[in-house]
Amino acid sequence: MSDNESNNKPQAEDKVGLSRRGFLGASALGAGLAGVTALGSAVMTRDAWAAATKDAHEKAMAKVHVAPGELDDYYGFWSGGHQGEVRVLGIPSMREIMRIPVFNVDSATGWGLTNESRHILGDSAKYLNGDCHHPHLSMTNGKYDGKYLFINDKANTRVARIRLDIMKCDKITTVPNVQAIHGLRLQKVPYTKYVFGNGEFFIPHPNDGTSFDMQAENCYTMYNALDAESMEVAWQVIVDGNLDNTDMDYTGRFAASTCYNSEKATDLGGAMRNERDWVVVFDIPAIEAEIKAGRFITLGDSKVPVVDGRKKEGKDSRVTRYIPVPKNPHGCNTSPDGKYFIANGKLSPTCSVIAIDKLPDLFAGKLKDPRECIVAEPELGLGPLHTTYDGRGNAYTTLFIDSQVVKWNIEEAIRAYKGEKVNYIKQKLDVHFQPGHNHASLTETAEADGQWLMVLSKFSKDRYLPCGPLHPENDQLIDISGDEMILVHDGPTFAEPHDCIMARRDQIKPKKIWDRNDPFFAPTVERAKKDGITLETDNKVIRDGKKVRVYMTSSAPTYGITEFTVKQGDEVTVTITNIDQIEDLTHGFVMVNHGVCMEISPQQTSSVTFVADKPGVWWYYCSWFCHALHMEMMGRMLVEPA
Ligand code: CUK
Ligand code: CUA
Ligand code: CA
Repeated sequence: MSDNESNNKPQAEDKVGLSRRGFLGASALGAGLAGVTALGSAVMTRDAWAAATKDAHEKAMAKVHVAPGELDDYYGFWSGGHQGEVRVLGIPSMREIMRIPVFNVDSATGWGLTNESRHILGDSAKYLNGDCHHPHLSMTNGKYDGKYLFINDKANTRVARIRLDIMKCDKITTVPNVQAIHGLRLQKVPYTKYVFGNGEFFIPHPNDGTSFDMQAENCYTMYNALDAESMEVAWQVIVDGNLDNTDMDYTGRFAASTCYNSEKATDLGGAMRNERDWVVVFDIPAIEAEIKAGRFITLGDSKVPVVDGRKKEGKDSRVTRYIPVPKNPHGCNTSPDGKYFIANGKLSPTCSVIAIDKLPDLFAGKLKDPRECIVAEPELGLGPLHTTYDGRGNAYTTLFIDSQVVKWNIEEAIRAYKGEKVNYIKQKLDVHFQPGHNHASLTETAEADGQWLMVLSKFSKDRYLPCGPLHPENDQLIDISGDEMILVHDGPTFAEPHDCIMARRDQIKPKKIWDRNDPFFAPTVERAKKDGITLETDNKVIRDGKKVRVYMTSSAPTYGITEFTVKQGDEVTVTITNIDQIEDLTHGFVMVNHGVCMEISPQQTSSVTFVADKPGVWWYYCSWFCHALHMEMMGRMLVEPA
């Protein structure tokens, strides 16, 4: 970079608006050759950039520029919203590294097309859409253990699990007896035994089309617990009102959910009638005790034990307590010190801080009023939706209507609630625009480190080049490591992720090539065994009535079988084992004009089934560029007329 170029940088820009081009010039002057020597080319490392300036805003901006060849510090897992997938981003660069198809059909990997993925999708493979909101990472002793990520599908009432060692979805469960799993969180302590999912909408039981009376006694929704290992629904708890977001504590005893529709209304006006709705608290061991004692029912064909957590004639159940909070609350977030559940007011400018150490007394009947559990109700601004934490006693709440994030101090808000004159609001920062979730690094664990804050803005308006009437969302990265929040990056996302989660990079340990014994393709290995096939070596066509099974290997740049013959109307299953052992050497398989595509990564076995319904010669080819002769990696299927 020449001095001339840096001298030409625009003079009048403010600090945050400093252009990258100008910034490059400015920093290069101060930092000398440090970055150049480090990477052997004209790029400068983040650390060198940050060291080159004393200005806090410039330092923050420099941290985001992960130079070519440098790795990010955090994994970010993004919900793909109603696009139905999960995405992996590097933080702080916000580079999208990978996409993990879950509730969608994916043309590149063949998710939803391959036999392995359809086996995991089960009966729900008939759905081609999903609506993810809440990705959460499994924990042991309140820390991420790198095993699983769980995510909800509001659209088709499912919960999915992603194995973090291979970054693939390996289980999907459709939750019975409820509609629309929305809020989703995990048990933190002692480990993630349960995955909790909120059924958002109440429905009649049985839902057989004979009742449309939504106020009726048999019309309700439920809190659902899935076993994190088996992914079976362990139990369900009937609640009053509806359920929105949920979280769990650090003792393993209490989970809490917000309810915005205590009115059980079916229209907007009705759902805003009450000045207060509530947070419902669940006593998990008490629920397990009810089931053990046989105090449960089952619904329809489902065998899942169902415990009634509703109030009866004003009397509390054994398993729940309802804490009134203002008005149509939304987010529910546990503070990383384990002390508080914070419910976000949405239609009220407040958050309600619930002291978790008062909950045993509430359940024991020692409190006159459940609101005695509330130790602060700070006024923050308009439309509080979600709160996250820096591990230094501060909370960060999104204000949807104000288009801001407000940083506030929890203990000071508690003192103010007691009547002391103290200003608990530390800073309000404009975001762009209308933020929903926010998420600080490691905030859901006991290790919240207060480095980065992600704000997921619902509207991007004019922040990007216009791309037609549909706009991307705008996920904004904010440096919170100092006293001041500093906005450093805009990241467009599709489509409305709702939520994301960040883990330190040392907490996630993915494999580089597949293990031949991986359960992901075990059913396919099982089938091959029955056909007498050794997948790693055999290239064979097996005819079984109208079914034809083609087994082949792939090794760059050839398939083990380059031609095979079937009859019109045959159901053909192609199974390919990639015997290459080289990291990043993925093959694909596309059968032209048959709607068939799949990924076969190193040491993976993949298979796909289709009907050969058109006579003729049909080419197949490798779809992932694997070799200089990748274009030549091809073969032909001859379909003889019936
Ligand atoms: S929800 Cu979308 S902004 Cu589904 Cu967690 Cu709050
Ligand atoms: Cu194999 Cu491209
Ligand atoms: Ca309401």
